[in-house]
Amino acid sequence: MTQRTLWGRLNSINVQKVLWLCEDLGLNFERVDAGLQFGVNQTSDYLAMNPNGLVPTLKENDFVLWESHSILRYLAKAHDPSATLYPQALKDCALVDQWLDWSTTTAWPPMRILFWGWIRTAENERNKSDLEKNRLIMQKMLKILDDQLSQQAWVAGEHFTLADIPLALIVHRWLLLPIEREPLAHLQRWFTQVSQRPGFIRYGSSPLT
Ligand SMILES: N[C@@H](CCC(=O)N[C@@H](CS)C(=O)NCC(=O)O)C(=O)O
Repeated sequence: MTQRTLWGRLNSINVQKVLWLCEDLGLNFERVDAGLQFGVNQTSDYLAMNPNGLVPTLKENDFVLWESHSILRYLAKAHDPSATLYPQALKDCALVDQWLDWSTTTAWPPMRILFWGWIRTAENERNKSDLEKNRLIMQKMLKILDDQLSQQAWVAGEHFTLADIPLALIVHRWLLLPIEREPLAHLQRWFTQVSQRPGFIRYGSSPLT
């Protein structure tokens, strides 16, 4: 029987990606709180598994893996019998990778600044002009996603895939911030759909902390 352990606190976006996928796939696991107030991620035992000292880290029997998107790909390849979450066909798979990479390199950096500024920074310490600059960048990024979603049901095609997971968690954060947002109808339609996934309901829908 597979012994599966996931290290990471529940309010981390990168941990939530993996928790969501485990829930959608019906995978059992033990979770160990790690990161921020829980510590653990700077202990020598943890650093021996993940030298970055970041969460999440996954261990399946004696196999250790870090980087949330690598974990998503691994779990989908290993445990999704339908092979729809991370398709095998070359171009379908490349499109999922494109949006996974885009979420990390392009959508998350401005969203991370907004999230930390609004949620984890005291009001009198907020850099208002930086927050406004990144709100405008984020609005532009989400328009790209909205255009994509005007052409197809899900981020990477006609099915829910791994690519929807990080982007839904980013959009969830965007929608909960006390900021001005221009309406994006296709994004909103998709978010209503994606937020019905069991993994989002259980692990992604909590208030921002
Ligand atoms: N590229 C990494 C980034 C991991 C990362 O930055 N994790 C954050 C939480 S979202 C972290 O460990 N922060 C330090 C902490 O929680 O103590 C991944 O996708 O797994």
